[in-house]
Amino acid sequence: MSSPAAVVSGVPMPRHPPDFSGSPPPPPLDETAAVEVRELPLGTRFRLQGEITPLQQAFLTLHGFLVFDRVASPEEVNTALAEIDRVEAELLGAGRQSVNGVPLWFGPDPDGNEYLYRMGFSSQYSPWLSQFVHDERFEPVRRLVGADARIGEREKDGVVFNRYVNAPNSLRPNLGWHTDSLRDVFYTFKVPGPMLNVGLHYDRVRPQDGGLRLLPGTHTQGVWGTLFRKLQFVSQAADRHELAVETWPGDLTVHDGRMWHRVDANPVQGWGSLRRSMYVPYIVDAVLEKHEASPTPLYLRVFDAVVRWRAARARRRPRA
Ligand SMILES: O=C(O)CCC(=O)C(=O)O
Ligand SMILES: [Fe+2]
Repeated sequence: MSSPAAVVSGVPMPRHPPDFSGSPPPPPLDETAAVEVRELPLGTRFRLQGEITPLQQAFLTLHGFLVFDRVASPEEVNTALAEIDRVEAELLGAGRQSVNGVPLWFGPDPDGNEYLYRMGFSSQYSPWLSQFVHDERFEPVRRLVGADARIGEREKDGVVFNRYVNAPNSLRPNLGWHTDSLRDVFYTFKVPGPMLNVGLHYDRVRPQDGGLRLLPGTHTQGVWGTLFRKLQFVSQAADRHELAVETWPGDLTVHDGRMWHRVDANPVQGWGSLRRSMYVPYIVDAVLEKHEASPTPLYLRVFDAVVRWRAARARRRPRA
């Protein structure tokens, strides 16, 4: 593996997937026409407006998720991605291993250089990102989570930035089945209740490219199902009921934290498989800010161990 300096020096590298800007998505649903929620296909794309509409609310209640058409502009997508590249170089240069007790997942990229696969508290390192997540357009999403919901930039894992890339030595080309409620159980010591996760998607991901897979409707299962339906973060096999969430850069998704989901690997190897997502923590629980001396939460110790174990296993037995 080359030294971090090779990355910091700014050597131009094609660290991006193919350019799909020539294939825009179908237009989002026209909600001015009367439609019945049960008639809408699971792949429905909504338009984020000043308020969450009753139809959007009904879709979320029924299926457990929503996809909003390109809420971030192409310029914002590019700026956010450039900010993460900059922050990655800064963290590598400083030899950082964690932020506020949340491990930084560095691992080899397709060229063998150190690459940041997951970071918490990303907006703490980027004033631009911090300002962006507070933009007025996200207000309806915040109110959907709760009238008093706030963006916990310094709470839980903060604004989480994820990157997935498939390569022989990848730290993570994918993410096993899990419910985000499990994390909340560790953080709040409470039985999982309704909780919404808000994600921004930075890449064009077609079903055949892997990406986010959801089990629609599993947000209404009991606590036992939320915790134990599959082996959290270990089970990876496709489920015949799973839905592939197709995304265009700038899309925003909302999913119920009790719903089972995973990230499927892109079968392509190399930079063409790169997928990036960012999750914004809208929090209604009591304020509990993290700081540099915060310990690594137990759930992250387990999560970390599973991801590293799977990466090591894949190196011994290469993934298909
Ligand atoms: O990358 C994604 O879209 C999903 C990430 C995820 O489910 C998680 O980090 O909990
Ligand atoms: Fe998740």
